[in-house]
Amino acid sequence: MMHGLYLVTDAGCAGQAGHTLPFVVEEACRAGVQWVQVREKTASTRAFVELAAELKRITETYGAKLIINDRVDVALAVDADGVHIGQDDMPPTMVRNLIGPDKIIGLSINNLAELESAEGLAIDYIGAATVFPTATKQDTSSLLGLEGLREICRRSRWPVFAIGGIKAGNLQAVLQAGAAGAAVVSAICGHPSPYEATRQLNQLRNG
Ligand code: TZP
Ligand code: MG
Repeated sequence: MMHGLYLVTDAGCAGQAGHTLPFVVEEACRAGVQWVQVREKTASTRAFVELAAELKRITETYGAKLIINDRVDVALAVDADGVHIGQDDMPPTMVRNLIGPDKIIGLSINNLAELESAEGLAIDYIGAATVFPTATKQDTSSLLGLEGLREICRRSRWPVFAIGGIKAGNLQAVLQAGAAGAAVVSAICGHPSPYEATRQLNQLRNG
């Protein structure tokens, strides 16, 4: 099941909408989100593992996958389904050695060169960033647009999850470009109703 709707958490974004992350994740799971990535850039390790453990109980209940951003130790500590790493994180081969053959590894790539340098790695999916302009992440490199995404999907031997500025209005175009799935932050975390937002995105995906 390497496809579907993929929620990436952002506590700040959720907080601005008046939500806690456990609330957002439970609502999104209730509405059928398939993937949840815990992404914490400033939390202490203690806070990170406690949040991850709490979200694991929720995703497990609903049958969604739980992926941990950057931190192999946190993923192991809570027995998450996998780890998502970027170009500056622990190299994928080392991650694989630590987490074993059965866990999921996702790798972010920002361009074709990074996709090519992933050739031969024991990863399971690609995160293709950044498709559209987004206010959620500051340090995004150049935008892929739909054309750049299409080229990455064509050349990737792994399923591609697109990320960056994806919302109801452009989800279908992203999937038509060849993405196996779409990853969103603000479209769910920042929505007044994470449940309704997820339901709408899921309907578009299936429609
Ligand atoms: N990586 C590339 S863009 C991005 C991440 C984590 C944030 C995407 O957020 P949004 O709100 O879905 O545009
Ligand atoms: Mg990272």
